[in-house]
Amino acid sequence: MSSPDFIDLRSDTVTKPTEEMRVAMATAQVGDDVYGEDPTANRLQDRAAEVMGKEAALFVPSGTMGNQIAIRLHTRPGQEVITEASSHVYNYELAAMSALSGVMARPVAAADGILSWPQIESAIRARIYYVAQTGLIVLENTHNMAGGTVYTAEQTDAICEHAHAVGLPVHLDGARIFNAATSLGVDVATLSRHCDSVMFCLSKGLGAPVGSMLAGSRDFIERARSVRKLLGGGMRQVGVLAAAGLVALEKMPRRLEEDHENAALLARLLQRIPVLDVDPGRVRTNVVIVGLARSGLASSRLATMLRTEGVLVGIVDDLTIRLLTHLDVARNQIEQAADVFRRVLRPAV
Ligand code: TLP
Repeated sequence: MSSPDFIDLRSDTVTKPTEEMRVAMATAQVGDDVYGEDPTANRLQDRAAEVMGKEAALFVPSGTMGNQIAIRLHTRPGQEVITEASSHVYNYELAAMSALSGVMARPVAAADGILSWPQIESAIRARIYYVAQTGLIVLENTHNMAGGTVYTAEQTDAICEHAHAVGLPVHLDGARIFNAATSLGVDVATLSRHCDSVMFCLSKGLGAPVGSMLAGSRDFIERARSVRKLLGGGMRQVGVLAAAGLVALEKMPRRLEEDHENAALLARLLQRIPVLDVDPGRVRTNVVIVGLARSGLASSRLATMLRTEGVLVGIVDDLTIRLLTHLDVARNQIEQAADVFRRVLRPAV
């Protein structure tokens, strides 16, 4: 079976560029971005800053690089970074913060992945000379592995206000912040208004083939440019990628609601299969987390069985899988995927 025939629910990173993106890429005006001379990259950066309500923004090759540049700039070696226990920066970026910035994660588990100030406050280190000092707080909105859960603007504001009062910066891993904004009916600038920096991905729900944006103050982004170069992320005629990013930024947020409806539908259909643990009430955006404890099947086994029938799913752990809806999965394919689950699990039901 060739890959286009699969219903690929592993991630929203798997989308292919749209026709409009491909045309924009083919016709993009370009220049050498290491000299700051790529007009399309500059346009994307200006526009991203405007949309995010920050002074400046930088195009980076990946969300990981955007997060890691921010961590490096906000901290000093020997410090700790408070982050939610199932966050991306802690679990899925190797130990990049220790390798690249010499800092250690201080993970704090929170229900639905959503931290509150009292939880963060209790993890802040005492000001004692032999204790690692807290240098940064990283929030994730939407929270990926908690099931696409959402921080409201008020929740983020409260954390920022308290953090700033004790001299701590806040970085927002907003890889899917447009999904959060869609779910809440607010704009992305509101959701990150008091964060010192925010990273968001063009290459996830927004459908671009490559790239993320890091936004913050002008001074922060100027320093981010040199850390990007340090990490080997200084790109040249990058306008070919930025052109797709501009289409993603301008056109794609408005269709995310469709992905959210599809995720809710998928959760409702899977809930009807008695051996699966899925709660449609918890699906706020485009992520569906499914527990398999009662199915008698390990995640890898179920994933293999589903693959044979043309459905691809992501594995979170031995008894949990993750399904994401996106641009390249239509509503009828959601129904087909649920049918495949039913068929594959029939002997266990
Ligand atoms: N997430 C990927 C995997 O790495 C898990 C996915 O399929 O969801 N922050 C968050 C919240 C993310 O979900 C991701 C990617 C990143 C950062 C990193 O982005 P990239 O993959 O561009 O480095």
